[in-house]
Amino acid sequence: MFNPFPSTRLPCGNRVLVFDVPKVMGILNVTPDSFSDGGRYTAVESALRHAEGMVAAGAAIIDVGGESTRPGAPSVSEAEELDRVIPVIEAITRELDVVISMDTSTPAVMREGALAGAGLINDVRSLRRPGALEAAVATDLAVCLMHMRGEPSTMQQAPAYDDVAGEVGAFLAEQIARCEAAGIARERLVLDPGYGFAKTLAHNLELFQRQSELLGFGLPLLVGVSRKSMIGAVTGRPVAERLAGGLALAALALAKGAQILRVHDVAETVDVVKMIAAVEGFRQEQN
Ligand code: YH5
Repeated sequence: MFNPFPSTRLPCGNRVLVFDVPKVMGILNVTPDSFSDGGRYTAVESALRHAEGMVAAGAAIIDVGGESTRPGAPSVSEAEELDRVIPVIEAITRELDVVISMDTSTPAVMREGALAGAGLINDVRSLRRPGALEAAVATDLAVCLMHMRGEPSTMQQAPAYDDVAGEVGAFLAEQIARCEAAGIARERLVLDPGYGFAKTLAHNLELFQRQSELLGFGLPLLVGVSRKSMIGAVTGRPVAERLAGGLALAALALAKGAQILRVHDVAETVDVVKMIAAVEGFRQEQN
């Protein structure tokens, strides 16, 4: 049920993701608040250990991010983002067998990250910063296009839509066309509704209900809801206690056709994927 296009393949630079079963993307934050205070070497080592644990738990993709998109988070210079992210991408490329995604809107990070071995550009701004589209074109990486309105710092100030699912779909259609016109093959694209980005709880819930409408593009869908405030708003739980709510949404996202789940809790989410794949893939033996 979750896999209407059994041969869907996503070229990611030197690697290919095959969505015979949905894939789990593990979140690796390399922002300073996630750094130990032991300096760069320790920071890279601890990021690598975290990535290693997620790969061992079944992550097919590691999403490396050096810029916090939390409202109120300090902005990061290009030099600082490069300094945080590139050594981690190099270390993962050297040590692990996994697709590396870069959670970045910065053209220089896209270019340097591609050279360092990354396979996917995950830009919450959908390549709308000056130079980002050109940087993505210059690589042969996959690109995740995510819906957001405005900037992370201000996006939660009274977001309003007449028809949230329709408007997200129209936005993504426009970004797909823009990428194709610039020379990014459609086969390289992944779509993301952008849960929590410029959306109220009601917007997130309606969008989730109608997520299947986004399958019409024929492109893989990435869903990122892990620990987000929509789970907190419904369950009343703080960030540290949102795992069960997140797993419920993970199962539902798969049932609604998602191919990639972006999560903090890889091992638990991989079990959700395995159980659903077992049921959906089961065929009674003929005798
Ligand atoms: C996403 O959805 N999200 S960063 C607030 C939280 C917990 C988590 C209050 N990058 C996405 O993960 N990239 C982020 O608790 C993303 N899709 C894609 N493609 C925000 C985040 C988070 C925010």
